Amino acid sequence: MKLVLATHNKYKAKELQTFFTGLPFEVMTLEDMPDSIELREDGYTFNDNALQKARIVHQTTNLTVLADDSGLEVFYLNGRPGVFSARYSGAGATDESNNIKLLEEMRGVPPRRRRAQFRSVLAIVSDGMEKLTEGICSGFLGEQPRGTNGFGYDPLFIPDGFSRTYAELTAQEKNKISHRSRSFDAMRKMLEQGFLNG
Ligand code: ITT
Repeated sequence: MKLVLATHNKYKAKELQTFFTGLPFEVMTLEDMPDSIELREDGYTFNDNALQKARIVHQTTNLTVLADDSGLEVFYLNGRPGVFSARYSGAGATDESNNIKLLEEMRGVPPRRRRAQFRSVLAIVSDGMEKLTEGICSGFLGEQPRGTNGFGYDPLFIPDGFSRTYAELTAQEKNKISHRSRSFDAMRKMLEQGFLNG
């Protein structure tokens, strides 16, 4: 069965493609689609945004679609950047400018108050069916960026049980424990139970 990943983020697409290994899907990305598709995400929750992205691509392609909406929630900042993680530092935000802004906001905050978690909501939309799953990875924020793997806030986030940041883990290590892999584990269970067959 064909399945489209509704993301313009190539790092996310790569992680998700890896998770589909061994499952009976022909996984496609938006780059495989004939026309460019704009992903609107103007909701205030991860659920709303993930569904919105998956629905847009399903309406355009008529194929089964998986979308991810995710972000970093910092407890000291009452959950920010949260759903606004991608554009935290404003229009034209880059991973680097977002990391700089976050570090500035957290300057001087002691380690015990630097708890944070990544959250991923996955939405799958097929003909007449919609499902959501969620995964969380808890940890804390470092004081400076470390590591070059991955994307986004990876250089700042140290998952529980590790002394390295997400960006210092290999892709395999990150994919074993990440918020997105945990969300996908729940999605895989649903797919294996035949959710798409009704
Ligand atoms: P699409 O909407 O096209 O999927 P996006 O990057 O805009 O791509 P989101 O709106 O879901 O996706 O924003 C997620 C942001 O949260 C992402 O840009 C990063 O800043 C951060 N983020 C999410 N997962 C992450 C991860 O695994 N590592 C580092 N940062 C992550």
